[in-house]
Amino acid sequence: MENYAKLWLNYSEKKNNKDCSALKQFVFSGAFTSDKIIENAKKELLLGIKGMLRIEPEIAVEGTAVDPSGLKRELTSGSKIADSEEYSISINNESINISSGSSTGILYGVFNILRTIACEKDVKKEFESGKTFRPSNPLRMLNHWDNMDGSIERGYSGKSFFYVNNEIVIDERTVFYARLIASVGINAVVINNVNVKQAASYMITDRYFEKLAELGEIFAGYGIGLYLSLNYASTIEIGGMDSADPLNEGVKAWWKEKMAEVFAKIPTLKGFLVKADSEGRPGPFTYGRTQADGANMLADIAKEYGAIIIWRCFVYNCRQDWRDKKTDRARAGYDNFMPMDGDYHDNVILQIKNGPMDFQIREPISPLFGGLKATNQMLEVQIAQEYTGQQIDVCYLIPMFKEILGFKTYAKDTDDTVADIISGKTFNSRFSGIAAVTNTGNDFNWTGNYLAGANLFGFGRLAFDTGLESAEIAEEFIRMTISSDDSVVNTIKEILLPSRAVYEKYTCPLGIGWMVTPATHYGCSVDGYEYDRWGTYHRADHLGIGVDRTDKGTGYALQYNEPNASIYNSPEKCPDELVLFFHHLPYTHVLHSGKTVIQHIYDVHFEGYDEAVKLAQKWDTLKGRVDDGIFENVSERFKRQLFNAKEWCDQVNSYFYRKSGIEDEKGREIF
Ligand code: GCW
Repeated sequence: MENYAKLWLNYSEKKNNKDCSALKQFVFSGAFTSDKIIENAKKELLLGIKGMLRIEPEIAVEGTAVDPSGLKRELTSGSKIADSEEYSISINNESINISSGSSTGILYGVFNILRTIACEKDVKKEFESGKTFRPSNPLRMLNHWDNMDGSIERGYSGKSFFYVNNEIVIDERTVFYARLIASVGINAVVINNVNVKQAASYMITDRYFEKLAELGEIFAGYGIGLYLSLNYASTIEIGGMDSADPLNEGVKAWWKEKMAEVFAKIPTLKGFLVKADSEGRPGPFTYGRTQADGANMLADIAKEYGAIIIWRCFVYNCRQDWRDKKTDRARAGYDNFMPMDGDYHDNVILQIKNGPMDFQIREPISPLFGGLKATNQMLEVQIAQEYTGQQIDVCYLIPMFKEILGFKTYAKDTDDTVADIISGKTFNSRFSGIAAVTNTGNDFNWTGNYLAGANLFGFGRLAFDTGLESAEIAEEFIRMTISSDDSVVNTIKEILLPSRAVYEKYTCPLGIGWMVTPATHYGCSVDGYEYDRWGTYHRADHLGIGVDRTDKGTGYALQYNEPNASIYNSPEKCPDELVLFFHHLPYTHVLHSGKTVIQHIYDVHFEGYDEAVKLAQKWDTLKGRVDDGIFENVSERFKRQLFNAKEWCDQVNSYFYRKSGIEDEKGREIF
């Protein structure tokens, strides 16, 4: 018995799929070379069909040419990556044909068919007239914040399954993980924390080459590229030099030699992710250089090996003074990265968090999307639920990601959305895509809360096909992972779909954010960050609350393209859900909803708690109708969620009642 759940790859028997006659013969065709990926695709298909339909299919492989993508590390453009991963499924005379220009495309076709069967859809009907699938985003990436001592920064599902005691572990679970994420379309993984310290700094030395090469081969067999987070100050920390100045010739020479060694020893390695000048990490600022200087220096050297440098934009002053009302952390990304738009070399991608602060349950979209016009860009979201319930509270994040992707940036005169920019469409970019800080660990169920698996599944599905709806994705996850009983599926959907809105209600009103327990980021602490150095303030007093980010305040609202800038700059036009992010308003200010700010705060907190109770009650109805282990896991989490929601509700309401002295119109109990 494995020590991990098989989640959506459990391939349990599907009794409802009666007409399986078309599912005995498969043909893989197209311009690919038969390689490890094809071997894995065949294995997967056999395993899945045998498990779900109890028949043994025949598989013919008719590859015709050299695979242009796949395993080889070539500097191909983003659009080429997506083109080569495209695949088609059709049915001719009782045989199912999967065709693609790459073996990875064939593998995706196999997973599509298996998903169709697992969801008990009629395969014949689905593919009768032939269908073609092309990934929306060239790079669909997971970022692990796993440390080599086995801990995970912001991990809520046990320990790392990559590392124990500073050693890399490769076992059955590793291979299963590659299958699991490939099955939802992930094609890139960063396996170590962006805060590269201690042993992790030595990943690019012969201490770890052998294991990394092995790991890279496993991933490559599923079309997944291996990436490492890099310590920007490696020249100092492992090279024994006294500088990491990107323009220093000695520093460049060190990296040249280092990269030659690293790429020779880890042939499947595709590039690096770098967190520099951020939260105490070293970077080019130390030497009076720009972020572009740092990124370009590494990229120019990596280019020779067909590799890319993904450079994070999470650069801000984390030693702020709360008394200073001019410095605004929200402005920092734009202020630090916009001036060099166009200077970043073509194998650099800037990785931008969805909001200007840090993964709160509600933030505006980073104005770098729409600001940057001549730079490769990637969106970073977080499925690790750092600020969104820590996989204790249920919080299905796909509806939030849909909003982010659908945001109109006005990057050109058209309706360009974030999705259009990161797909490469708006600027015809060379590389682009989407990354998620992942929520996995070595817990039996991978994600702590069984329902948090929906975020891992959903992130991959959405990254591959931005057009999918949140409800469709939830339904697939439930059917494949938990149950195909219609009433169970509907009940769980009714829990997942509103869960983000519920969490937002009992935690963060009107976009204010940050009223969390410092450091751990779980639980309510209204003033926890108010007098701290992190630039995260609500500025509440007895008259009002919110941060003035308008032209009269920090000016952040003006970083957006029009008409967004004018909308956010005006308290009348700004959408309610973000109004306290952009404005400092009196408690008596009347919102678009017709409520005052203070009444809104009271109402949503009471509602949020009540709705959380209802979600838990819905889950209770599933006793005996889902696997006992799953039932108990989620029930136990719901108990903790309700405790948390009650604390949030009572603390936030009492805090603002005491500050404002304004009674709740409905006379409910406030302390
Ligand atoms: O949200 C903050 C986290 C840090 C994290 C940092 C980042 C990896 O609290 O734990 O560090 O963001 O994104 O770099």
